[in-house]
Amino acid sequence: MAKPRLSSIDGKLAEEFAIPSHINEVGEKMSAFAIGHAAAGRRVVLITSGGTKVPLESRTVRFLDNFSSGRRGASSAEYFLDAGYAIIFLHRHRSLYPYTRTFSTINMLDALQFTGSTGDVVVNQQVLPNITKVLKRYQEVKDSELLLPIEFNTLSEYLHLLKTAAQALSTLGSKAMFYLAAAVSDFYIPSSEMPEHKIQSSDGPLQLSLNMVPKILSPLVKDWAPQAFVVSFKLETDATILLEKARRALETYRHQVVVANVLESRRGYVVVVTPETQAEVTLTEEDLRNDIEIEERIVSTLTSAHNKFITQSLV
Ligand code: 9Z3
Repeated sequence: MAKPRLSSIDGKLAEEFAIPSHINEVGEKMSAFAIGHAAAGRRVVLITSGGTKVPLESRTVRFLDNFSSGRRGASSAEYFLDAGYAIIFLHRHRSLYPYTRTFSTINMLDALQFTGSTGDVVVNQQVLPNITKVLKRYQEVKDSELLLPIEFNTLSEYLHLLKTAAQALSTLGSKAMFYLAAAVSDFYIPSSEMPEHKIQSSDGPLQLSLNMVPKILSPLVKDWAPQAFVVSFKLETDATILLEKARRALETYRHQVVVANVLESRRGYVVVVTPETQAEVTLTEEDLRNDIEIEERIVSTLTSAHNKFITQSLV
């Protein structure tokens, strides 16, 4: 088998981004997960979710953050599970999580109450109206070991864990999907230039100089998981440049799909862009009244496209 090329991005990753201490352990878990599900004939999707944190000091007091609640990744995970996929859920620590996301705004103590004279504690169904349905599905998924949660905080952790996950999933060939919904920083301070201690305000106004983060999609598509179905997300706040940016990403990285969205309208409107097609996915007022989530439609569009991709890659 041909040896994978060591791209310059691999070198940069190793030199300028601190390697998480648990990377080998996590890599083994991800490989075992991928092998097990591949043997069962299942497809596996790696979902990234939440925003990355870029520290300004190595003993970090201050950091830059990318905005993402993690809802896109967490709700999509539920729909991928319904479609029969196993999932590696690479998410920002404490961002929204599949199933529990439904109750993220509820104070746990408000949802519990004492019953009768026994002092037993029961769930208040009025505070948690769908708890039985959600709990049932959560436990099914847990018992069948279909969801492998992996956490990141910093950009460095995210990049190394993504690479490790991609290598673990390479055994699945075209049956692996990457669904890159995490909001990833474009800028960082290399480890070698980062002050160790808290930056002192007594030193006066702070001037920051940030390097460009290497474009990780490039080695992902070319070297780490070259047979996989790769979906990236393009986020803009200026709608007029969105589609052009999405198309440029497809031309540059030569992956399969870009889901393009604008920050304010992301819950009700996205465009699924491929090299040949462009499909708008929109929720109507009625959909919103019926609690339909746009992720259900996005995932359905992508699982169909993945089916075709697998069939084509077999001929
Ligand atoms: C997205 O565009 C996601 O859809 C959101 C989801 C982060 C907007 P929430 O988590 O929001 O439901 O609150 N993710 C990708 C963002 C990103 O960083 N994309 C890069 C870019 O646009 C390319 S990988 O340049």
